[in-house]
Formats: sequence, structure tokens, C-alpha cells
Amino acid sequence: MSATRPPGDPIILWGRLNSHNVKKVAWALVEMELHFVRHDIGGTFGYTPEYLAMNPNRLVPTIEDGSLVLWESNAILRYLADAHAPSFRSQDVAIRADGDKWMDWQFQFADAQRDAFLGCVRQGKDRTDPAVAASGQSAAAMMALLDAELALRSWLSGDRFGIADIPMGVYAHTYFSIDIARPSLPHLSDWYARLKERPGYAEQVMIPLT
Ligand SMILES: N[C@@H](CCC(=O)N[C@@H](CS)C(=O)NCC(=O)O)C(=O)O
Repeated sequence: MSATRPPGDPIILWGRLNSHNVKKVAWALVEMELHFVRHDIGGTFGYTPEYLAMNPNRLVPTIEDGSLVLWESNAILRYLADAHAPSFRSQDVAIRADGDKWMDWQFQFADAQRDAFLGCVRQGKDRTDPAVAASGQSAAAMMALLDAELALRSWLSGDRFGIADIPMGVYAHTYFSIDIARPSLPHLSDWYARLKERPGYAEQVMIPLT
């Protein structure tokens, strides 16, 4: 069943923008030039019964596209590309699968970087804290794998920017913003520099971390 959104109605994005997973969807919507509105919910904003009826996981993000309600940020990215912006996803199944792999690998990266993010951003710690340092080291080790991939191609989505660049693109901004030791990873740095040139990234992702 495809979504039926009356012409002129926006896609609705539910979720606070200091969430990595909400940022992914907000950035994608801007890249795809889709008309949307975002409502703060989750975290310190709390939840309403109406929201929990749409997403009983008590997590953000969720989108409404006409009659379609969808949660799970990477599923949302894939849906938005398939439904509205096919050029953001390779039609070559092997390239597409490779991009999907890096999209889902991001959740493993998020686990590795979590203590460094929470420590530096929400607990006032820095690299001298043992948990921050250990988490920073795990994140850097994983970023070395991404750097090796980016030595082979410019974008995780193939020969052009696409949704496969979005999940790790969001986490890369955090990685480069928090107080951790970062080894020199030139391909990763180059990719991050190219992401920073994209207006949607600057607008939805490069905001103060809170
Ligand atoms: N796998 C889910 C994870 C969603 C998730 O963990 N969201 C976090 C924010 S990044 C959340 O909702 N935390 C609780 C809250 O904000 O109330 C997705 O990708 O959408």
C-alpha cells in the first residue's frame, strides 16, 4: 500500500532534533527537497498518548506521510528514497546492498561512541575520563574501517551522495565535535569536509550538541 498524502500537505516528522536518529531523517528530507514539518517530542519534551499510539517503542523518530506512519530511522530513509527520491539510492543491487550495510553498521558505531558522546555532551566530562577515553578509542577504531572504505569510493552510496551516507554522516559530526583522541584518517576527513558543504547538513546536523 502506498501512502496517500493530499497535495500540499507536508510530511510530518516527530522527534527532537538533538537526537542522532531524528537528525538523519530531517537532513534527508532537506536533501530530497520534500515539504515537511517537524514537531519536538521525546527526551525532555516527553511523549503524548497520541504519539505512543503511533510508535509504542517510546522512541523517536516517527514520520507520517499521508496515511503511512513509519518508525525506525533507517527504514524511514529507505522509504523516503524509494517513494519520493529514487536518485538517493543506487538502483544497482550490489551497490545498494553495500550502502545498506554501512547504514546498519552505524548502530554498532553508535554503541561504541555512546559513552564518549554522553560523557562529553551531557555529563561535562572530557578525554581524561576513562569511560570517555575508552569509548573514543573504540569509535576511532571503527572509523578506521570507514576510512578504508572511503579510500575506495567517494560516497557510501556509490558514485554520488545518497541515503547510505546519512547515518554515519550524522555520527561523524559528533565524532569530530567531542573531546576524544582522533587518529589521522584522511579519507574520512575528506568525506566529512564534503558533507559540511551540503546546506542540509549544516542546517539539520551541525547544530550545537545537547
Ligand atoms: N533504531 C531506532 C532507534 C531510535 C532511538 O534510539 N531513538 C532515541 C533518540 S536517538 C530515543 O528515542 N531515545 C528516547 C527519547 O528520546 O525519548 C531508530 O533508528 O529509529
